[in-house]
Amino acid sequence: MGIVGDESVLAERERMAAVKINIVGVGGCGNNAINNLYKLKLPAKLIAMNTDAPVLRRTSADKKVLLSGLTEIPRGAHGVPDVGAKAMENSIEDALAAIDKDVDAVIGIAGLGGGTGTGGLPVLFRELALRRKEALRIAVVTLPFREEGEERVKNAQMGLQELLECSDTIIPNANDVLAEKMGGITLPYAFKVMDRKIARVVEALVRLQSPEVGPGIINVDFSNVKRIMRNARISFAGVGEGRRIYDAFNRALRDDYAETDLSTAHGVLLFYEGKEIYLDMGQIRSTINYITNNFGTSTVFFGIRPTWELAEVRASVIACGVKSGYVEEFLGGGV
Ligand SMILES: Nc1nc2c(ncn2[C@@H]2O[C@H](COP(=O)(O)OP(=O)(O)OP(=O)(O)O)[C@@H](O)[C@H]2O)c(=O)[nH]1
Ligand SMILES: [Mg+2]
Repeated sequence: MGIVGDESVLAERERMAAVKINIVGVGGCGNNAINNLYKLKLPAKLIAMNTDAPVLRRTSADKKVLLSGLTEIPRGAHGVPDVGAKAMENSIEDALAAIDKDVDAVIGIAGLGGGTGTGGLPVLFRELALRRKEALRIAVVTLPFREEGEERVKNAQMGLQELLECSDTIIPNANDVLAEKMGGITLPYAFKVMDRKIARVVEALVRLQSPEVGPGIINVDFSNVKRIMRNARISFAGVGEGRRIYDAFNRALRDDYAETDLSTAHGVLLFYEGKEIYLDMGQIRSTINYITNNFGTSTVFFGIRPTWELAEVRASVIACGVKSGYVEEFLGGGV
């Protein structure tokens, strides 16, 4: 059955074919991430959820949900995950109403360690597992600095454990690993670096599947993304830039804040963006070979997006089903 060149019909078909991604930032760190992503004008719905009304008010998002019903003054969950969880439970209908009914993937972002994100995101994901069964649930989280204190570390351990049980996959980023890598940096600066990392990873996840049309664009089919991300437990996501494909690829592999072991990966998504003249197929092929030789998987899906927006080549590597030394120690070890 052909479609006779009716633009509105074609536009409607394009919308139907598009992968629908919703990005939900819960709590202060999550809202901050939504704010940063808003500037990128990605083809994804941005939803901010918080118990903290002033922070939520200052966040730019397509949709905002105030998690409430606990205290008279909505100013956060005071670092108590149970309070964050309760607030999400109280507001769950509003939260679900904000998320598209036919959503394909929900990316949840939270800084683990506090009350709202740590308690709230698992409650939301559990509900999504029941009521938006088809949707992929991806959590992008940070783990607190040990220096933030025992309480926060304990909260984060609990939150991470819960998220492991209700997410398809988690992309963890430990502030400790970041501090160790960068050495002698201030807390606000570390948060900034982490903010950038979160935005880059989420951007890659969206662009990789976005239905942008243009010459030379190769998207990774969402059914493949779904297949390798379902029940992948932990995934590594790294983004790197450089003059050549090789430089960008190597930097992406080093963009690791979870001490990941890639040899157990069961599927890899590889994505290159940059000026067309830099997207060298020979080099791209060698990086794919590098993965199949070193990652213990032959399942590599790759996409490219020629764009004049970037000065250098940007590589995004997402390896699903990996081991994270940091996470294991973090969950297994005491405080
Ligand atoms: N990268 C980054 N991390 C942050 C930021 N703010 C907080 N964090 C981290 O995220 C953890 C949780 O903090 P918040 O997101 O502020 O906590 P919350 O979810 O709002 O919880 P409550 O305020 O207790 O209700 C902290 O322990 C920090 O490690 C931020 O702006 N950027
Ligand atoms: Mg807060």
